[in-house]
Amino acid sequence: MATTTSAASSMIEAEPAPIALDWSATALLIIDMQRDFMEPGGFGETLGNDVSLLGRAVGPIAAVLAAARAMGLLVVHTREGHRPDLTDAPPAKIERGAPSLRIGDPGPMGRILIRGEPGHDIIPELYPRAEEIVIDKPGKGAFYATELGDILQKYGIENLLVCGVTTEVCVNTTVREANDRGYRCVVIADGCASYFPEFHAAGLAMIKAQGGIFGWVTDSTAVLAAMGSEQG
Ligand code: C5J
Repeated sequence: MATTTSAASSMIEAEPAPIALDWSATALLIIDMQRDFMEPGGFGETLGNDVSLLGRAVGPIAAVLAAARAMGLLVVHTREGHRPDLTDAPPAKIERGAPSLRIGDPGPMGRILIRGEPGHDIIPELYPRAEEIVIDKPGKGAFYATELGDILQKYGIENLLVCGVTTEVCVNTTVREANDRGYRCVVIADGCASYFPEFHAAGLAMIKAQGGIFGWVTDSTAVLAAMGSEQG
């Protein structure tokens, strides 16, 4: 597992205000960059979405991930998905809407949103290293029914740099869960994406409104600048 040994901190330009991050207490949290959401034939497309809209987040995330790895930050990846027997998938989730394929059905990348299937895996561009943490989550929020809270506590994490997909669903839900648990969340706007550009904008606006009611919003350029300017 990655270690967080740096005692340095940096200011990050963000909205509604700049924020100082102690890198030794900061983790990079990458939400659900899975083939099932990003590629044709997966869960996202079965719901009628244009999955090409999510591709714009990959480059910014890859850049921040490379810098985080170079700094030795704790890196946590999440994957939304279910057990093959679907015992952790509520009927209310499986039955919802009118998708072309439902959760658990066989699709071009294996069973839709099922752990262990090709579609459930993280896209090659952002593939986790062996020492990085991968959290499998059955819900939208990364804290619900997972070990994420225990792991962050073990590493002394207080701040989360958050990115991934989709902005208004799993990113927002996770940020809200994290906020209630006392974490400072700094969301990387261009490292997030949605099938609905207007929901992406609204999702970010809700986080930073009212003095940052759920957290801060920044972009990858500001994060990379701060990572390169860490103060000892
Ligand atoms: C969705 C997610 N959109 N990762 N999941 O169903 O945002």
